[in-house]
Amino acid sequence: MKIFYNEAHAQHHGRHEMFRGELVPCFEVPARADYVLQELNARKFGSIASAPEVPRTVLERIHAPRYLDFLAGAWNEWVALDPRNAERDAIPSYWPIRTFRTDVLPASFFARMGLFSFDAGSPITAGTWDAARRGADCAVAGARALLAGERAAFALTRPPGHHAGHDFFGGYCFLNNAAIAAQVLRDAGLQKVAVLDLDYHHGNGTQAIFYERGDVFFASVHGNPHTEYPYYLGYADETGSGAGAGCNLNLPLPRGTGFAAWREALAQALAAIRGFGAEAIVLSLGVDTFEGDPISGFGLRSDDYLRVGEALARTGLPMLFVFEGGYAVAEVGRNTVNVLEGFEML
Ligand code: OKP
Ligand code: ZN
Repeated sequence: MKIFYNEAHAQHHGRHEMFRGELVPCFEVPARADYVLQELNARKFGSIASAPEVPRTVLERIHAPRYLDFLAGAWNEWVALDPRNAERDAIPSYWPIRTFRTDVLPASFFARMGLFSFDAGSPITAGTWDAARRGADCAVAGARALLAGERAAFALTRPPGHHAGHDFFGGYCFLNNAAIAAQVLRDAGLQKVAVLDLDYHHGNGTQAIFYERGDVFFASVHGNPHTEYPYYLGYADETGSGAGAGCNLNLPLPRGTGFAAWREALAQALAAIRGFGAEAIVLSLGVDTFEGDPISGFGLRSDDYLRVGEALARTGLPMLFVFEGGYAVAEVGRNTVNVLEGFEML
């Protein structure tokens, strides 16, 4: 399996996220990707390469130009407001919810930051744009590896991507790597692509991007949004609309779900993807389904991830793994590479 590693990932290193009324240290830390890389090396796994830079037009297939402009310039704008801001992360505190206007792009940096986000948990730091942009490059390189005939590829990058929408960030995500990769596969001529999201949290950004499209199937197994982040999307009755009617499958499971029930949901998602006729799968690989994850609630154990990889391999479809969540930092390498190994060994 070809592995594309984002060497710029550590340039995104948020200090704090707003959590229940206080600023707490970020859960989404550079060490996460370091541990995965270390495990890949320790287990002599695949060839690890860096990805070539893709032109901005590739990002614009998924993201709005004014959103990309905002992200690219956000840190400089933030520091220009007050030189002391260089020591602090930029975090939004105002959002244009129902009844507010979103057609006007405000002059205020704070107003624009809120327009382009949905939570206060996703700090923008000096290197956020570079890290996110180079991460998208890895996802694109992975997609191109599949197009060149590889059975599988892995985009090892952070920050993650599946919560990022057409024109918003949130949930630690800025550019939707999985969606960008799926679009590259479509633009290269694949007729039907599936994105399968196995992160604990519903991939609201990916769902929204493809919700009205019949060419990209989105399936997700995740914590029930009634109680779990991102709360406002991810219910079972969201099945797609317009040309995308029937091309969205949400399988929410209650907090506390263990591997037996979780793997049945995975089997259901894979059956739907097969029924759709997907020619390739982009796999949003979050391992925050692990029993020891500090911000999630499923009960998967490390060995279970080998079985997950085997189930994915049995689809027989080319597979691009894209790294998403997983916050039990010391175990994130073992769990992630177990999925890849289960896949490779079958
Ligand atoms: C990103 B990904 C803990 C509360 C939850 C947002 C979680 C984002 C998860 N501070 N905050 O899907 O792993
Ligand atoms: Zn997650």
